[in-house]
Amino acid sequence: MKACFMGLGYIGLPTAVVAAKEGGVDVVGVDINPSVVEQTNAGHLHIVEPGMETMLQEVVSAGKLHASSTPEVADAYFMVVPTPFKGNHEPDVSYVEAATRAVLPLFKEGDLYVIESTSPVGTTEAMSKIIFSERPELKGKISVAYCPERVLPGNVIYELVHNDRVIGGLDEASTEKAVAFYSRFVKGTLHRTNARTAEMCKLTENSSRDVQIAFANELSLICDKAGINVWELIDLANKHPRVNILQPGCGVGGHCIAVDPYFITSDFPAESKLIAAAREINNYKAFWCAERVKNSILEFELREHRKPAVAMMGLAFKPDIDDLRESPAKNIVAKVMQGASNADIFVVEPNVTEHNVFKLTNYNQAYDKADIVVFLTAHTPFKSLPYRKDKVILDFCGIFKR
Ligand code: SAJ
Repeated sequence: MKACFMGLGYIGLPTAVVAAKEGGVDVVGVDINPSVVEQTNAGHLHIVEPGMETMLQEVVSAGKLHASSTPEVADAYFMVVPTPFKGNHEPDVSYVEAATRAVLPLFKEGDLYVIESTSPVGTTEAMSKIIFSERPELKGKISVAYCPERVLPGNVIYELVHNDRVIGGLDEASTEKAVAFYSRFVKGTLHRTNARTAEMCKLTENSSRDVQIAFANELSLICDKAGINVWELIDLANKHPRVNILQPGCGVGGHCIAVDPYFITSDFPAESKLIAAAREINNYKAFWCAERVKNSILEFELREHRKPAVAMMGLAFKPDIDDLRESPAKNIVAKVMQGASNADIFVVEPNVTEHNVFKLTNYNQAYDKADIVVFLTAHTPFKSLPYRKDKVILDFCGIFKR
């Protein structure tokens, strides 16, 4: 069995490695970035993922995986490329289409074609139309399916193998063919469905989380006005056996939760009112936090007749990672710094050693020196800092839960 993975990013590369190592598949990984191809062939992991580099080195030196700039003839083809936005939050499937067009001349009878990229509903059907208009002789002779990933960065090796997966073919034979492939390395249950349901399932999972976080963020705004500690409130409400409220924060970031709901709202605007409102609330929460910081700086200046020192604690999009992509914390820091002539700002991110825009300060030093401390990301080391009554503390992510 030979598989060709189109896209060697945060999902494509780990999946290719695990398919080679655990599934015994011969893998070619294809990427348009020559540096990714070069690094992968040298056994160097270009993404951050614990344990993955050793696994990559094993499969490269065993000859089970190599990277290339061009696709090669295989038995199964996987589209694992980004689906970004174009215009006003409209999903852009042009990378999926380009990857599909690149591999379709190589297809032969009996092959499997799978899309893993998060995609709007109907993408698998749309790609199959392209495939069969270019290769009409293959109609009914190749399998076409959609199978989204669900892994959490930082825990990818475990989750790629142990998570359940949803697999939706354009017909039952396609679903079965895809199930047979994934069962080579997935120990979780493989749930069979159709392609449209599988596409919507991925969007639903991340939209569900976005809506739940929006509920927590909305509560935090209400509690701020009502003079109630939102952390205590949520802890108490969660004592109910059927209530499980998530934690408020400074907004929602990353490449998934803050993005995927728009794949639903752009195609079903009239129906997706709750999903759209959740996006607005989570975006508004980041704006609200930035305004809060700016107001605190002004209040301090009026009260103390000097500029405050401000510690901005955390840049990553969630706790204990170094990933700053689509991070509300990073955007809040940038916004506050834009009008920063009335404050000395220390930027803190313990998981990153250097940043090309922000000069980083050690978290202990910044906390010591600051008059105003703004907690943006709930990194574990912040939790061992002592609570200091002499400082203005804006705790947007529940470090002290006060
Ligand atoms: N967040 C909160 N409060 C919470 C939980 C999260 O504000 O109680 C924020 C985080 O700080 C972060 C954002 O939400 O800014 C997203 O973080 P996350 O941990 O919820 O999710 P991601 O983006 O790391 O990964 C998600 C996961 N999906 C779900 O949990 C439904 C993962 O399983 C998916 O594979 C991934 O998206 C993806 O690739 O789609």
